Amino acid sequence: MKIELILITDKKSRNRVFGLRPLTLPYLAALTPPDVEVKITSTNYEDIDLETDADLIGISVATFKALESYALAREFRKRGKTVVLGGPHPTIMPKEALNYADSVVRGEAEIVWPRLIEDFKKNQLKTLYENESPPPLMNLPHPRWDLWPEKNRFNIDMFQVTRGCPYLCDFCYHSAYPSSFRWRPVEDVVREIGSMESSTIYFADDNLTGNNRYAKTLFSELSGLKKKWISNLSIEVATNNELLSLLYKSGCRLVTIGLESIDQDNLNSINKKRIPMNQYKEYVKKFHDHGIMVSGFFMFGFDHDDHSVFERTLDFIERIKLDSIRSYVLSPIPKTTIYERLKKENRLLPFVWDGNNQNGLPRYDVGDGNYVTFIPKKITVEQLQEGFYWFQKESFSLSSILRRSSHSALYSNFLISLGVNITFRQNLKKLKSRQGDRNFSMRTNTRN
Ligand code: B12
Ligand code: SF4
Repeated sequence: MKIELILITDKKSRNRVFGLRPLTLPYLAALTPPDVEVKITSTNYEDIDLETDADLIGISVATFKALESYALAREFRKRGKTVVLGGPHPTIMPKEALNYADSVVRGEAEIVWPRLIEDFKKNQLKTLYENESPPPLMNLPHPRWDLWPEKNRFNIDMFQVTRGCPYLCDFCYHSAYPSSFRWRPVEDVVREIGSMESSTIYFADDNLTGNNRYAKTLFSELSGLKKKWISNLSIEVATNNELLSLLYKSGCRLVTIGLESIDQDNLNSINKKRIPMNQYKEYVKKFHDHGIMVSGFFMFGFDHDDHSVFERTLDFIERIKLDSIRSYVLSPIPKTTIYERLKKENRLLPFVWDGNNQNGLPRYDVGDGNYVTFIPKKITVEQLQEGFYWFQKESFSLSSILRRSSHSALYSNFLISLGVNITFRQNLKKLKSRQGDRNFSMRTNTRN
């Protein structure tokens, strides 16, 4: 039996000298019983072969790629293939996903994926697979990086230590499908990371420091491995000097933090009030004092955002001396708390989410954080779209990038900072190249 696992990603990173190798497919391959042949295809590395000889196709689907993934599933099914969909989007929208697949896996795959394969072999495939309780995270198999198609470039490999998040911010996927915060045994993590070829690791965790006691043990044990690493974590770490020192010693050189908004009212309104916005500057300095760079992630379109938010945020990121930034338009992903609220308030742009466009498919592709998909409160759809574009251009102008990276050089590394900023700048190119699409949001606004 042969299975092909597919992930549709942005193709833009194909020709880069270094690449981030997504974890999902090599990990799913490792969960696949050894008697089954597996091929993995990630579109940031290679094209999809519709004429594959695989018996079963598994596609991992995030919301912003649901449109393309459904279309692909249709093509495979036209060719007689059995298609299974899994990942964040089918997890929150299983009924919808079943319109395009023979079977859907909801949530984590550890227990149900091998079971599904056995059922398929017996010709007894069920339409839906879901764990009764979250799978234990002991002795997880090592991802099959050996299956990755291209090996000749500098790769940053992903690694996951924890699952879930202790918080439930209104816009986040976790509010649509909550799962308890759990972690792998430290011995398992150290053994696996020690065996990885990559010298730099990206932790694919939502919140690596969700439990301080675990984080301390983990960081102490990682120190001996001499790897450098990057991760998402919570800004509260800055209040804990011991944790900060351990972070640096363990090899962490860059943290990405969801700061979301520079207005406390916004943070309060999205269930993120634990974060005191007026301490951001002091907290960022704490990371810098420990030799760690900070990348801040922001969103625009919250209810307290007015037309001045873009300029104020630009000024703010310079003042608090972030090393790099990433910004998105708020994208209310279906089933999240924010989506349900906007739906109740009749503020979702129907053309985007209700599946009534020409192909009969929802415009989920615009949920990638670049496009307005709802009616903001204090500004218009156009002002939000234009303001976001302006912010992207200004915050990724060469002078802004150089200012940020020169500052990073004072306590960390100019080149790493420059590399991260240039990588994040790619999104601006994408936005520019899709300027024609900008009319899209205006059209939807008119319809409303
Ligand atoms: C790393 C990461 C990225 C990376 C790389 C993404 C990639 N292609 O790998 C980058 C930085 C590029 C990224 C970008 C974005 N991301 Co992102 N990202 C992640 C993150 C942190 C880790 C993904 C990962 O590797 N997980 C580890 C693997 C092992 O877990 P997994 O993929 O969930 O797979 C398990 C199950 O889902 C299941 N499964 C998954 N696929 C399949 C398929 C089949 C067939 C089966 C049977 C099972 C199955 O089995 C696995 C084992 O249990 C996740 C959060 C998370 N912790 O998972 C968010 C996450 C996937 N991202 C998310 C979002 C929203 C985005 C953005 C749109 C930005 C934003 N606004 O936050 C952008 C998109 C920009 C763009 N146009 O590309 C959301 C997706 C929500 C959704 N409904 O789709 C997530 C869940 C974060 C969140 N908490 O909201 N992201
Ligand atoms: S802290 Fe981050 S990962 Fe956790 S719920 Fe909030 S946005 Fe999601």
